[in-house]
Amino acid sequence: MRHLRSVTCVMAAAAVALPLAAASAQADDWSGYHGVEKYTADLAPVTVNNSQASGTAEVWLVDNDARIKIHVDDILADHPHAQHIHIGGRGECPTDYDAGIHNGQRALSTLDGLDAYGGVETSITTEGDTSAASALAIDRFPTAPGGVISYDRTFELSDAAVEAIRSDNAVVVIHGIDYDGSGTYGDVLGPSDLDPELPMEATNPAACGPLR
Ligand SMILES: [Cu+2]
Repeated sequence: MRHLRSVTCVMAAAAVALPLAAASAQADDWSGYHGVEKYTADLAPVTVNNSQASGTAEVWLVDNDARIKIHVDDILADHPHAQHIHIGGRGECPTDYDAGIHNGQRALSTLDGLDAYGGVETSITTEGDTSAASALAIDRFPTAPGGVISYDRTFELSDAAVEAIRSDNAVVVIHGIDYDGSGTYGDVLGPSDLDPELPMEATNPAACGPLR
């Protein structure tokens, strides 16, 4: 409250500033809204990809309006990380047994995990389109400064995404790994099975969690 008051003092239009501040404070978790549904995904590292990235995805849902907050630690810093809601699979994260051999290395590509988590329905971008068409819009995904993703955006989900979330069939996947510890997306695993113009390290899953 001390912060709010000082902000209000600075602003000449105090009468305008106060309701705005109050609204954003309430929006912190959306839990005060009537009819809100809350879903959480514990994001676990995809260890077969030599990833230690882990964290949490939280989704507050009011009809099709979703506030999505994601926090991930220990992910490759300063590189774009595609993040999606996948649907239409088993509603699960893949296991090490789903991994394939890529450029002679055992790793889990995005397609290796398809039976478990399904295809991309929602691209959790930082701005603009959030459909599957933006699945690899690498200039509109978080870049994890310091190895941390801290994401918070409110946008409209498709009917299919909402239905999948409600029926325990939606999985949050954070992509982009550093398999060989080189500090960048390199060629150790060969080209991506999603886009041969990208290295596979840029698109393989780093962390995954089903929304419940
Ligand atoms: Cu994905």
